Amino acid sequence: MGKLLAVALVGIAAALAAERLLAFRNRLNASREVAPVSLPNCRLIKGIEAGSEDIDILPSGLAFISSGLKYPGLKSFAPDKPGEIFLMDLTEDNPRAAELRISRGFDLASFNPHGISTYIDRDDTVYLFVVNHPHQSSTVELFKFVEDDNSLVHLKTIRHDLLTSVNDIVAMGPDSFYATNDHYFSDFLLMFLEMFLGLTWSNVIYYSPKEVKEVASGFYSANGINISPDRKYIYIADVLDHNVHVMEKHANWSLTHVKTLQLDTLVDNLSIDPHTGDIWTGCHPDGMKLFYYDPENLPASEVPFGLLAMSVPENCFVQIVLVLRIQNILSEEPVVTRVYSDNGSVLQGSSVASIYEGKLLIGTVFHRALYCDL
Ligand SMILES: *[C@@H]1O[C@H](CO)[C@@H](O)[C@H](O)[C@H]1NC(C)=O
Ligand SMILES: *[C@@H]1O[C@H](CO)[C@@H](O)[C@H](O)[C@H]1NC(C)=O
Ligand SMILES: *[C@@H]1O[C@H](CO)[C@@H](O)[C@H](O)[C@H]1NC(C)=O
Ligand SMILES: CC(=O)N[C@H]1CO[C@H](CO)[C@@H](O)[C@@H]1O
Repeated sequence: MGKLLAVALVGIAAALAAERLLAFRNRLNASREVAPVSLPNCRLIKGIEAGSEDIDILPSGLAFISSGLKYPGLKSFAPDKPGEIFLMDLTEDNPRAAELRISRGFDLASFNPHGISTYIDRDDTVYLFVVNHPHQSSTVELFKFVEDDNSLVHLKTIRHDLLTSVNDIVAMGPDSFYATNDHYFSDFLLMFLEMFLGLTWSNVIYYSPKEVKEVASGFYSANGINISPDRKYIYIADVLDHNVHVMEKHANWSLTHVKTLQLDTLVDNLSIDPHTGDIWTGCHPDGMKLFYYDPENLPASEVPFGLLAMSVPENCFVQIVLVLRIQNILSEEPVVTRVYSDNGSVLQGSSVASIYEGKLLIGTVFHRALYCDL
């Protein structure tokens, strides 16, 4: 009887694991082919080699780019180098990326920047919010941008029990923001289990010095977050659920769900065209490829991903790039266009796409950045 029970339990566990594996592979949308779409005059940005994870462009055409993210399970081309923030002037004919100097008193050695967001105050001061993962933790760093000096002055480090696994932020004021937690757990193994089991424990937090609260929940993995030009709606990308949620923002900062736009790809960071309100996003058409960059060289901490290596075709280690434009998301029939796509030969693993005056800037999780005419 004991043996029967044991066999039955093992059988159930195996069936459950197989079912979860299939579901997980589906969420990662493994093994998809994407037809190439090209744009004129694309060139790689000099100086960016180790990621351009998030991009934020000021109305003046100055673009901030965060680079050098190190994240469990994801490839890094500069594992020993701290992260950096680059600045590019998109009004120049041939813009170059230059690293911004960061003021003393900030621990640069552990700087591991992720999502960024800018806020321009009434007195024209530009604040830069940077999600940071020093020593695998999550903080939000607040900087003041000093243009004359090409530098960032560190103002404060924000930590909070509700900011557990922060991915992206969108600034609401000089010291307030919405932030996505891409997972409930911050420990890597638990985070993996959470994804594998398909738990929807990821959420969105509102932070201000006076009040911190959860304003949305129930995501597989809330990633990119941004705001409509009229500042009425918040857009949230759920990278594992392949969709973008539109939430209405209220005076008390709470959010209510308006609609969900389902896409057939993993959507990541969202950026908004300030003139048209179009949403631009870099996508991972195949999440499996993002994780399996270098199968021969998986660190021990990434062994769980080995579990999923089963039946992943060899060519899956190439990183596809896909940029989508979403027009009229609030209408009955939003228009989704594939604006740029590459099989990984030019650029690998797009995470964000931002536009400025007819130009497209495409960022990647751990690779280079590309600048094209539209
Ligand atoms: C916030 O405002 C919305 C809309 O006015 C309201 O429905 C909601 O109950 C408020 N929430 C709280 C916590 O006060
Ligand atoms: C990828 O995701 C889309 C939408 O969720 C789904 O329709 C499609 O079948 C998935 N493809 C694979 C290969 O799992
Ligand atoms: C990717 O596309 C380029 C040109 O479009 C082609 O030369 C190359 O062979 C392709 N690579 C793969 C792995 O398909
Ligand atoms: C703000 C931000 O950078 N969000 C996401 C961009 O893309 C990468 C790749 O998945 C995510 O890890 C980031 O969280």
